[in-house]
Amino acid sequence: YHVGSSPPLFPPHEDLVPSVSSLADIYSASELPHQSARWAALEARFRALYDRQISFVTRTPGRVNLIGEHIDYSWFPVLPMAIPRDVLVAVAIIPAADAAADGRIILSNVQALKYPTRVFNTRDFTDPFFPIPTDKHIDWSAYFLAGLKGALTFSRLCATEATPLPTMRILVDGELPTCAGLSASSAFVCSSLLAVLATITAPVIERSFLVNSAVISERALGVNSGGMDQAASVFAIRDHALLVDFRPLVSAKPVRVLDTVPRLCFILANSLVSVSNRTETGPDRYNIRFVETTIAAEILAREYSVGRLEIRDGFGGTLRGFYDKICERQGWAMGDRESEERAVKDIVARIRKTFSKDRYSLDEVAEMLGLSTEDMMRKYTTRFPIRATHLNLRDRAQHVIEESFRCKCFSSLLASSTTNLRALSATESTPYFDALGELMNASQESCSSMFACSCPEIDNLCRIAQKYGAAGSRITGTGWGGCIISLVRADRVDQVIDGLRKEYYSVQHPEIKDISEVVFQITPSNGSVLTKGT
Ligand code: NG1
Ligand code: MG
Repeated sequence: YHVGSSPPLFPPHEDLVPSVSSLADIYSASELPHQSARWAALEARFRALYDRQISFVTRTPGRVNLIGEHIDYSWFPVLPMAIPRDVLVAVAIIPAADAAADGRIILSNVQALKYPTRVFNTRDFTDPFFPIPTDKHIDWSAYFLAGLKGALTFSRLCATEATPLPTMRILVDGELPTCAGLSASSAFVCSSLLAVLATITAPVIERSFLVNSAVISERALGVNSGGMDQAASVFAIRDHALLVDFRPLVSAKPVRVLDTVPRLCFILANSLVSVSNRTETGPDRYNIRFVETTIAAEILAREYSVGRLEIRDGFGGTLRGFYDKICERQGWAMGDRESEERAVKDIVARIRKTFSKDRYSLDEVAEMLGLSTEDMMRKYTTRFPIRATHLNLRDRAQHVIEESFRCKCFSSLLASSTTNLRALSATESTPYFDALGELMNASQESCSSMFACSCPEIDNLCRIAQKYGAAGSRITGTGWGGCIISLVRADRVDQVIDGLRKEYYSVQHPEIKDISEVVFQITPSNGSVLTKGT
């Protein structure tokens, strides 16, 4: 198979956030009964709460990442897909002439006890650079505010004295477990951003505009966001994974996933190790990885005199930049598996030669960069402070390069399923499942040992899923907890779920009554939408 044989770029004519009028445009037939009831409840609740009709609803799904972990912020393509569970933001706009126009934005959540109502004044947002409190216990409303801030900033329309934001009533209904690595936070920020954009501008919004603004909006919360989550949630198309690339611009190639015999299924299992219970270290660890991979790229570029790397967000070069420059200099024609594999081997060898050990003190790192320690810290750790005494440049960089190759192989294999596999018998398709599974397992191994973003519970879940017949299993999302995603043939789904129940949940979490809340099959869902105004 060829690494380059993936489908065309996301068709430009579909690059607008769809304005839908029916739930069938959003959800698949099997999801409709549950979703219809949920949307009806949301409407009823809205009316009871605010004595108003909803003007429109924005909807953004969560996502899983199939493969390509922690490489988006190095600008390498990743392969996520949206899942049916989502965040809804229902909005009523109250025009200035209405007696109820009190200049307030009331933000409520259907889970009112967990997420208490917050009230803001539209005047609080006269300056789009208003501060968002992001202490240790970040309030749920901060995600809404991040979206609102992004909308004000990127629509270039701030709520001045002359044109204030309108009075708004908002009700949020999120179905995504939080802190599980399913991107609940990005989905909420995207839905909020879309809701405010739709309020203050025309409801014709480009998906790529939404993605880019959402990435930057989320940075207001102190996360140096990679961009995968927002792209996955916004560009998604039912029954497809997305090969998301970041250069030259953010784009997505839909890759159809459901056409094998037996059907190829994905099962999600929540380790119930909360990604954010580790917040003390959580975002910090993410930011450390960001710094490690950036610095590794800059040192490699110096070492191999490839010239200056393109700068990501005014911060530093990327490993993708280094990779492309080396390939260009060597005159390697890329695009097929053999050439890519050769390039990967060559670059990994260069990495291991440049970084002879796995831990460097900050002083040593500064010396390799040709900077004073002080200048290095100022350059790389001011915007997103980290707490670290040592950095691991070697293993982090190697993971990124090898993982990017696995992601390319996986997506072209997946893309070939539509054309090649329908004709195969169940036995004949075994090597195909095995090949995909092996790539996922290798990814997990690398996340665990090289990138150190797994944890014992996740490693254990993956082992159990494989024991009971999953072709491959790996962590999905940031890591250090959260969920695993397994690739399973349709005829083995029940046995894998049962194995996880017996060997993980009954042992670690006997309190769980309904296992379907923590282990479930997922199908790729549609991306962000806006409902037509009523
Ligand atoms: P999650 O699991 O949503 O926190 C994070 C980043 C992604 C990506 C993955 C690791 C944000 C909002 N998300 O995902 O961009 O880097 O980790 O692959 O920063
Ligand atoms: Mg997140």
